Amino acid sequence: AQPSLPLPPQLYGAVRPNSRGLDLAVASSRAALEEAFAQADVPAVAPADPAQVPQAVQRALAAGHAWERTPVEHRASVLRDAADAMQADLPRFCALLVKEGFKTWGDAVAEVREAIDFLRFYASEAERIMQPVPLPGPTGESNVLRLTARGPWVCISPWNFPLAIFTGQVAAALATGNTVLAKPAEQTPAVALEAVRLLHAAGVPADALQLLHGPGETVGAALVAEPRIAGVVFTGSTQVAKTIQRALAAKDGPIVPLIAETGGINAMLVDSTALPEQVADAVVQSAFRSAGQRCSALRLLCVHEAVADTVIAMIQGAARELVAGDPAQWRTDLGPVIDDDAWSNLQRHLQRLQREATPLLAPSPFEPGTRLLAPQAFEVKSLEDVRHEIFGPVLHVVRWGGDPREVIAAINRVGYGLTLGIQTRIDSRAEALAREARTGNVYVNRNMIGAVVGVQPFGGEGLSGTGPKAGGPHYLQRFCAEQTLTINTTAAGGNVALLA
Ligand code: UN1
Repeated sequence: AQPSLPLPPQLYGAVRPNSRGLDLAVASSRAALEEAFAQADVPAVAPADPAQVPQAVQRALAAGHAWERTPVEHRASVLRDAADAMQADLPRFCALLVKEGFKTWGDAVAEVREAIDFLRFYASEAERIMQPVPLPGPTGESNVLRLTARGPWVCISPWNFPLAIFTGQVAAALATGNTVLAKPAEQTPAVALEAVRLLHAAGVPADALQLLHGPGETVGAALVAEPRIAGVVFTGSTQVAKTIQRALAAKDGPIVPLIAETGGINAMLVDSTALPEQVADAVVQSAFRSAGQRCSALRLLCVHEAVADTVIAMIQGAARELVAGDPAQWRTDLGPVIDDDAWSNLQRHLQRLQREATPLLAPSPFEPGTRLLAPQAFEVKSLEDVRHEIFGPVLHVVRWGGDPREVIAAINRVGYGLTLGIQTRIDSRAEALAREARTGNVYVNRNMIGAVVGVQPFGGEGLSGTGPKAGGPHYLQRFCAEQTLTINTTAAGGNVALLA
């Protein structure tokens, strides 16, 4: 049974956890987490040599033969064993996420739980979709459609969910009988290494899951350029997704799929009927939780002029309560941004906003070396002023009046399409606006982050990615090849004997 200890009230500061956050956080006690943190050690991880890539692919191809032929039920049970092992080791994985990835405890617990969810969900999904499907056909013929593995997949995962997205990509490829060459983000290699150790111990053959650390420009590029890989699954920036797509197209060899989940300039539309308290709560969670370092995070709040002053005042009040600090401290709501590059990008963006927009919150002191930023909000004149995805706790606010469909049309024109929030008390309006939006995940009258595996399959279109949605019922198909098998069943005994 799960230990059911109460959620420390400080865990999310002023931010009320959503139902999953609450459920997840009780899964582990504070003492166990603290003890794991005291013991956790983040090992240094050596980068791979890009010259090793062809041998790694060779080994994956050799291992793939047997892995592909294991019954799907066996592969699923290996993934379920890995899920159980990760659950048993939850405090240690959380501690690594806090130490290496600067996650807060609340985010770390939610992330480990998400990784476990991915393992279990894809295990069941593989069992569901990999059964041969009998198809109708003329009399005297049997037709079957089946999914098969494609071969070695390159999995390139980001630092912002270094366990959940890493594990999700790898589990999807493995469940479907593929092999994996994983290249995790350079900022977070240790947590990926621990996940791979756990999967190997659960029964994934060593050569069916190989880890190649290192920079995208060298190791990632060598993997993508290798002619024998079967596909690439990538989460990261739009720009890098396009670089991968070009590299795949440019090389000799087969046409292989790219599954990309990229960025967003995610908006929330608030109409004049919305509940201001609910809006403020949703905005604070969506824009500032995880220090805004989620591709799902809210960047652009489009608030109706009739309620704008009230809503802004409430957001200001709530945002001031949030504490930016050491992520290992329980009262911290926002940890540091991931690295110096992220820090200087944010600084440049904020300097531009200070010249061109109206600040709504006190400027955060830029203390060198801390990479800590308190929540920031600026009012901009037009939503067209926000052109680039910015990864940090920075909210842009724009007022609107008139027809909300025009606001949605303007959001669509930006070209990203990941998450969208709608706040209204007119149900029919929420439905109609969601239908107009070219956005993968639409959230009505709630926050717009923390998509739950199997509940809110996650991913977008346009500049935000290729689909299909991770954690959804159509995801695993993209990792597979399809084969039909048509057999003439009218032929005489000779053929039957041949088939038997
Ligand atoms: C990402 O930030 O790269 O819904 C994607 C959420 C997360 C987003 C993950 N599943 O907030």
